[in-house]
Amino acid sequence: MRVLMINPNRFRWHVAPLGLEYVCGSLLRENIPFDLLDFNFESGKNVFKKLKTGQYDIVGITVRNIDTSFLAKVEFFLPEIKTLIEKVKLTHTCNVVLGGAGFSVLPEEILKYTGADFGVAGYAEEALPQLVRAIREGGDFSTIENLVWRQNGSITTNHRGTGQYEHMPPRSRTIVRNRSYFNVLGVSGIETLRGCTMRCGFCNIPDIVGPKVVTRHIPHIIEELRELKSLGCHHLFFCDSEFNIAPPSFSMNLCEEIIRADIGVTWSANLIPVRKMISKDVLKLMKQAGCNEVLISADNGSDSILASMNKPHKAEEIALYTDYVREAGIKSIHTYLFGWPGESEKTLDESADLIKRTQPDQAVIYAGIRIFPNTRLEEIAIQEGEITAQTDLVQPVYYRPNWVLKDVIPYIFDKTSNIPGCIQPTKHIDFLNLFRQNACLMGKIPPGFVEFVDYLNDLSFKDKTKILGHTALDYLFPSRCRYIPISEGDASSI
Ligand code: B12
Repeated sequence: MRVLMINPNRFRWHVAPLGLEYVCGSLLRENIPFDLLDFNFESGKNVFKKLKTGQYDIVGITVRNIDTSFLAKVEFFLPEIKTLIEKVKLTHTCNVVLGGAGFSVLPEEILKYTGADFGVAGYAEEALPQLVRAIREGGDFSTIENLVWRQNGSITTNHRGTGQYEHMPPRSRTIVRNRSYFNVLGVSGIETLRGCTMRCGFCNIPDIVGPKVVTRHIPHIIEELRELKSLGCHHLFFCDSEFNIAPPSFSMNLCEEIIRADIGVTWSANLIPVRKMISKDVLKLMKQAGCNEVLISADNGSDSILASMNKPHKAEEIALYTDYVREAGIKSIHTYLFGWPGESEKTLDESADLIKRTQPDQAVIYAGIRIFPNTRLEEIAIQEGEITAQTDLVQPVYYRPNWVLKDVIPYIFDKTSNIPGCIQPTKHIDFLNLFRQNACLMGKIPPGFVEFVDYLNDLSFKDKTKILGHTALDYLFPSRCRYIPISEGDASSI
């Protein structure tokens, strides 16, 4: 039985396919051989050549993102996945299996949309090997937890377990090309825990990762960090819903062990700014253990919006956190999400004031909120008649997009344009802001540079590319994300 696992995610800035690597690790542990095809390292021609000659029985595809979830630059990735599946089916008699963080958000709908045969909703280390065996041996699909499949003409999902695994085994990190991701493309990650205890009004992730936090065995994390370091990765992203939803004793023990092991990697992590979920001591240890940057999930600076979003924190806790993080010597990045129901000039002013007052190293401003199923936002949008219960949420649907584009974005951009460190990722990237940030981070600004950037800032996009070239632009401005359509030109080689 030949298995092929594919990562088609070329969205920039690139992230190494962590979920795919973990799930491939479980195939290895179960002695199920597979080939791996990462579209970031193959020319279009090779992809289809391999598919044509491979004779695979099972093709697994990781669906990391459905879309950008970013109103100012909406890109919908599933049509590419659908095309890929059609090509695979043209050349093979095989079963196509989907999985991944994006797939898990709307598993049945995505299976239907793409025409895949099977899917695993959520963590898949147990389900995928079971599925391969069931396909190979003609076994029973109905007992495989989290499996989404076609039965008698309709799509069903088996019993949803969390798949969090209290006793997760150690993981190998040599399956995907982490070194190349680190050196050339983007960033690699590691997981320290599973689950999410929150229920934010715009997110259905707790349904997928489970509402209970399960932390990993610390020696396994240390081993994995060592392996990644030996592969040449010096900076990693801790890919947990939030690093500090774990009990503080776990975070402290983990940091102490990283310090003791003297691994020498730096890392970034997501933090939720809830007063009782962080202490100065933990932050100090995080810094000593290599954490040099945290993304604080601020989401909004207005208490009334935060409450309506069902966030567990208030604006003052964001301020307190930013101070703590600064004191610990860690760089703070606030992430905001504007355009929640009830957002107004008053609430946007509150957020702009908070950013001004707290002075994070960066504040990333997203405006326009993607509607996901089983969320408070979906409920509100239905009540307000924006969508109906039948609206197809596989397509990127945003809450009141016209209002956000016309009123919210111009207002908040105007209010924050002079605040240092504010990043307003729109279609029209603010070159000056980003250039300065990149240059400031390196601590060296050559004479005349700022003037040069001012000059660039006023040029048309075409002229900027003429001067800088596409590649330089991609590296300097990671938010200039571009998804390379896999079907473009490639299909002819089949
Ligand atoms: C950490 C994180 C990030 C980090 C990633 C850092 C890194 N080095 O990887 C950063 C901040 C950079 C980031 C960026 C983005 N992110 Co993000 N991110 C996450 C987060 C919190 C965790 C993802 C993760 O790594 N989990 C741990 C791994 C082990 O789990 P997993 O990927 O789900 O894999 C398991 C299963 O899915 C399954 N599986 C995986 N592959 C396959 C394949 C097969 C065949 C099978 C059967 C199973 C399977 O098995 C794995 C092991 O059990 C999730 C939310 C969440 N809690 O899931 C959002 C999330 C994945 N991100 C999301 C988005 C939208 C983005 C961005 C597009 C945002 C933007 N506009 O820039 C970018 C995309 C970056 C890129 N190039 O792809 C969305 C994706 C859904 C969607 N709307 O499309 C999520 C779900 C958040 C959300 N609620 O909207 N993200």
